[in-house]
Amino acid sequence: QYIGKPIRRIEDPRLISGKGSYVDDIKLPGEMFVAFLRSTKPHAKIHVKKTDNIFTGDDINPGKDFPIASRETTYVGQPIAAVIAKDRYEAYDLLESIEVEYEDLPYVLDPAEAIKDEVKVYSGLKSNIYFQKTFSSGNPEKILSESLTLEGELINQRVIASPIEPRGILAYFDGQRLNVWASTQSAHFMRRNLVEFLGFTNIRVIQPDVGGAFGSKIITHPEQYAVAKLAMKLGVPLKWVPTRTEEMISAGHGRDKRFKFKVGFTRDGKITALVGTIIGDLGAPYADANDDESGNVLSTSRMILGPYKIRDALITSYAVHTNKVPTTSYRGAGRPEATYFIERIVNMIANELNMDPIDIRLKNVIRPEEMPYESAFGITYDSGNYVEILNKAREYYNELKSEAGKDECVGLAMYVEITAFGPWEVARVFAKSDGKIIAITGSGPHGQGDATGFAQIVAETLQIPIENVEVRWGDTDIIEDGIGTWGSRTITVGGSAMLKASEELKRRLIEAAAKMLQADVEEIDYSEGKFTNKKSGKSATISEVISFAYKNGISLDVTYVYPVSKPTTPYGVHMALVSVDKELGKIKVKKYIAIDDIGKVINPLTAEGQIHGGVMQGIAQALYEEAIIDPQGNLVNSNLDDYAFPTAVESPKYTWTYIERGLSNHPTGSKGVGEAGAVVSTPVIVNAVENCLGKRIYKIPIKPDEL
Ligand code: MCN
Ligand code: MO
Repeated sequence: QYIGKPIRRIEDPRLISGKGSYVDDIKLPGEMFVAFLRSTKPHAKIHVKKTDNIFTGDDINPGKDFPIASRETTYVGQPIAAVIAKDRYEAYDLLESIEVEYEDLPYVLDPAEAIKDEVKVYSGLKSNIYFQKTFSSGNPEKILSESLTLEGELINQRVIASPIEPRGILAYFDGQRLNVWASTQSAHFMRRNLVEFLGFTNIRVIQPDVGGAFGSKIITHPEQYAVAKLAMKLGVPLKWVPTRTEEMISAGHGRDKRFKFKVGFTRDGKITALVGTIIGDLGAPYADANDDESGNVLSTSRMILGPYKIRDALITSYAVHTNKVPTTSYRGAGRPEATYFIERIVNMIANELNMDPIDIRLKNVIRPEEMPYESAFGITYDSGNYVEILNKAREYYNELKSEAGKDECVGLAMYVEITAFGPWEVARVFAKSDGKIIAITGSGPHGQGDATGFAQIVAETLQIPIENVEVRWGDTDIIEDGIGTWGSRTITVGGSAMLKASEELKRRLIEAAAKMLQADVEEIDYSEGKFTNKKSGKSATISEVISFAYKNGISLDVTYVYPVSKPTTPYGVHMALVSVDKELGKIKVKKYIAIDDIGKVINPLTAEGQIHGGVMQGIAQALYEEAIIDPQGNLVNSNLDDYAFPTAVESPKYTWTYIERGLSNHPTGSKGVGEAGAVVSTPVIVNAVENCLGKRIYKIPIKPDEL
């Protein structure tokens, strides 16, 4: 009825008509504006001169350098003091009155240098190395010595998520309760963080409309902790909304991983072994960010074998601190880096052997009869048919090849990724006495269209018109708890909770109907909003049953906690037709074709939108975007003029196709799609350009001089 249909987003009418309400749109009487002074040095002892209206780390985190540096700063852009004024203009003016003494300390920006521990990023650290881990299987060194080999170092550069709306927060302590409105990916997660930081539990967090996040609003940022703390201290509503440049220099950056590798293969294209070192740059110490990003380094390491049967592998992984802004999750969070590395390597091998990109992948992929498959690094690939999707891709690939003119090439890449992380999600579904069904999620959608998916799931389970379902989220007061929206988990984990809660509500409605129609539960027939007593033929509508339930003290308010232990693994094959103009140094992506298996597709319209957006971000990483940091640790391109964002002009013509071969074990049968496009599109484009140039590419974004 609804699931699987391209239902238009129920979120959109208010958003596209300018009626959304973001943090900066919310105004409280008497609100004051907070601005932060930021470090201009990558590493220094600092002394901030305190006056009445200047708040330092000593006010916010006495004796510590986090979240606000009080003694020692570790990256350019780190907040070191705050001021409060009646509006943002006065606040920024006030910043200029702050006196800071810096005493320079040695710093290190390159993670490969930082590993040597010759210069400490922060004097409180024992080592710059956050972790070093080894992933090992089989006997790769021996196999390498018996194979053809190829080696190199691939760099997946640092980029900046840059959602349209920057992080922002409004906080007001009313004497009893701290009320917070924040641009975040999870109201509940932020609440738990604030409770821990403030040592105070009466906190309500509201996530209003959010103008995108792409991973950068998972963690609670230093400024958000500081504003919450100052709001508690001062008892006036405090608002902080950074400028674009502040956002770019101080919100978490993404990716920044490199892989030095040696791969073994046979003459007929079988990959025999993979050995290498991954270095992930965590940037400066900040526990919230480092916890998040170090998980992504692990993700890259464990997913680096891709959809291929590589049993002999040895990967040493480092998560390393440098004197740069901390990295955090950015769309795909570790899986794009893994996919980039392995898919670039497969392309190099294919070119070395002069092999077709589909043939070489067919030679190495996990067979359908081997599913579920446990990779050499212990990741379970739950379901799917990698052979079938490659065979399907061949039709499209051949078509693109035949279209390719002079100086045009086709690139292809495949991916398998992990989505739908736990540990749980909560859904609450209840009936209002007027018959309306309210569905609340503990997750925190912020652009993905999940509310539409939830409405589809609830309407389908209860067999009612979708217009009868209202979906709400983003308020810690309206549901018992929640995790959030990241890791392409929302429709699968949150949706499964929603489905189970709806089933339970349906069961309770049938129970109420049985009482109302004087029947046993088994004698009640339910279909399309109508309950019928099969014996007597008497019937009642769902509204009548709801009304009866209220009058008879039967609760129709269901909360369901859905636990998850293992992620589920979507996969796909993407390809692009790219033209390379060596003379002008210009690359244009002309056509892009995506084929994905994301299990059961709840809404092909929103899913397709997610692929398109993700693909565009991945194309941008291949061709345009890069956080350029100068030798003094400053972000050089810290505005939207200098930082090369893609626009609709750069967007190719797209086609999206899906197959539903590999369902997940979740009640929804779905797998995640929110990041898949970003996971695979970067190597698609780089492979295409590499095929045109006939020489290997190691660095991205690909710049004109590379051509
Ligand atoms: N969907 C579907 N069938 C499936 C899987 C998903 O119809 N089998 C639909 C869902 O109903 C939903 C959308 O696809 O409309 C994405 O669902 P899902 O894959 O569950 O991903 P999440 O909602 O958890 O989204 C998170 C993901 C992440 S991690 C980042 S980063 C990212 C992304 O979403 N950030 C975004 N997409 C974004 N899109 C926007 N507009 N803004 C962001 O900040
Ligand atoms: Mo994400």
